[in-house]
Amino acid sequence: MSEEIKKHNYSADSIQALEGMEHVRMRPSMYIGDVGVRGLHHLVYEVVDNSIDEAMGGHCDTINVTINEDGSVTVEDNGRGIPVDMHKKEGVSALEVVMTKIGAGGKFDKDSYKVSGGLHGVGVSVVNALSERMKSTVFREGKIYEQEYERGKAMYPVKQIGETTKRGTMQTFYPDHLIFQQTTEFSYDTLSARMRELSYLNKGITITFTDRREVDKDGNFISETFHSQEGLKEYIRYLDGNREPIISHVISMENEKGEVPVEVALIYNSSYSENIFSYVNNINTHEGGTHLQGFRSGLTRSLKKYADASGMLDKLKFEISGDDFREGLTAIVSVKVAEPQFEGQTKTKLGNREVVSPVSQAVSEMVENYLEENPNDAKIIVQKVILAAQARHAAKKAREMVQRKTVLGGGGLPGKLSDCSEQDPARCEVYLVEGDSAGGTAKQGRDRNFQAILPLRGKILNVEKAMHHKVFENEEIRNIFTALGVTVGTAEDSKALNLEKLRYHKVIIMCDADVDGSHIATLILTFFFRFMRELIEEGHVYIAAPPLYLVKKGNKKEYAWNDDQRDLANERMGGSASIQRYKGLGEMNAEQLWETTMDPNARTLRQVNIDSLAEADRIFSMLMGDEVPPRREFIEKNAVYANIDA
Ligand code: 0RA
Repeated sequence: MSEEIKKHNYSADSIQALEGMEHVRMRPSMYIGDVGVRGLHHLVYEVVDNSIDEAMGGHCDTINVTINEDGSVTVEDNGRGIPVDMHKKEGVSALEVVMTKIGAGGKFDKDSYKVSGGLHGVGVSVVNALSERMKSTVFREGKIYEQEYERGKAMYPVKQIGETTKRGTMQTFYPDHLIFQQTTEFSYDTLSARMRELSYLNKGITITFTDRREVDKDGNFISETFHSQEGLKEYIRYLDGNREPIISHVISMENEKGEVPVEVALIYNSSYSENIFSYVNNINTHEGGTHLQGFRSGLTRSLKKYADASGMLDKLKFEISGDDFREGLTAIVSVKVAEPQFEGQTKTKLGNREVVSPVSQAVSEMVENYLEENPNDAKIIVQKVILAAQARHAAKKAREMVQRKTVLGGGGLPGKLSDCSEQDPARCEVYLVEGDSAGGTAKQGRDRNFQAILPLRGKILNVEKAMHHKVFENEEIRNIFTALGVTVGTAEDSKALNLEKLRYHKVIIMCDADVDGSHIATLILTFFFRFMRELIEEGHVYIAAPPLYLVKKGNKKEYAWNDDQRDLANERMGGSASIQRYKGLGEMNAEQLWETTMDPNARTLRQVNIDSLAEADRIFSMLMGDEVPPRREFIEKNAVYANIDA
């Protein structure tokens, strides 16, 4: 090839690269999902993923993730360092190619064990394109190299800036506020939960997460180190720490060698809920898919085989369903798939058919071995399954009663509901209000055109501790189902929710701004999380934020939601304002409640979403379970819901 043509090719490629980076900035959601809080945090996951890949290839064991004083994030590993030598085709260093070319990430290293995921695996160049500034530092072969970028463009060719005995890669980035217009502020809890999860999913790696934006009372930065020797087995113990196990060991297996690497761990506890978390290439597959299907069939097959052979089912008068094998089950399934096909609404459902059978086989083999070696536990599990089947029959009857009473069934709306006049669900909202008295105030204060009120009597049932038929028999819970117009349960899947007839697109929980209020809000959220999860996942659930104080002087008045706001309002009024602390919604009159908490132009609603299913599950089991001390501590430390939303 002549020099001329080579040059031509090179520039054509670099134009393409430029276009690629510009495309990322033009259509960021195509690469990172969204440009809100989720997309922002995705940037960190993307950079960390590369270090995890380096670790899984056996080249490093330590990853440090730091939120810096200035809000930027640094990810450092002790791997081989991204190569900096000249990339023949591109005419620039390999580092520059990785950082500035879309889709270049890691591909030139054939040895690296790289499985690119759905949302992740887009490459660190996407992070670079979406960062105001970024800096890569590489410690490699005794030298330190550096390169900086602005909005994805290299500022200068890679340069050597010193010598070192260290090895590794360090990258710092500043998310671009032009892209992330909502916020560029990272959440400690969100990142911490993800780093913990990653450490369980990739055992042996040490991940240290530090937040340098604030110091604790001793003047130290907040920092956590995550390291798991046993992986999923340990993860199960962490997740189920607030539940009571009914068998003596966590059942687990890993099969690294097969064409589909599979890791599984499970335990049975005394609760009635089923908690299965599934991952593909470290990504939580909320919507499940073929690996989950494989898990379920393997579990059912092996348990059924054992139960049949044991004779324990002989006197049973009805069929056992798949669900019955999973009551009180907590399980994690993690697979690595080279070319995952993601389907479903949120692209978190694995579609690869070839995954079903390896997972199913691995699971049934694991369970069969365990049952054989632990006959006492085997009996306990089968007894639990039989109880679940009996309870399901009872629940079915209770549920049919709810169903008959839903709007569609002609049973009418609950008497306590004050409905709105608007018919279009997209414009309607319903306030679930703690207590009849606050319900009355809300009813007076609301805009009856589009706001409905459903008062709930004190504490609603703790679904975390109740058997399913108790849940469906509970009056408050039936009222919620009926008011929302939501039905539950089909022949194949007793927990399937039907949101088609949802009567309000905003479901707003309004409780007192105190410990009791947040406890009640948490009870309601727990119910939604266990029985109407899609309602949360589709963004219909909100928490209202009533003010804590009314600051008044003469004809001036201001509301305050925290002590700082209260003090500032007081200052603005010259310092001697009268301050009323609202002890509950009941102390507000209708006008005040409207002005602060219900008027769409003035109120603050916090949309509830689930960052990490696993973490949400653990928190709910802790808050609502039997172990009182951790719950007290948590509620005292947090405003409860502050930690479950956002
Ligand atoms: C490809 C080749 C080599 C290292 C890496 C990728 C690498 C990438 C990242 C991203 C974050 N940390 C990383 N660490 C390493 C080196 C191949 C060799 O040295 O032979």
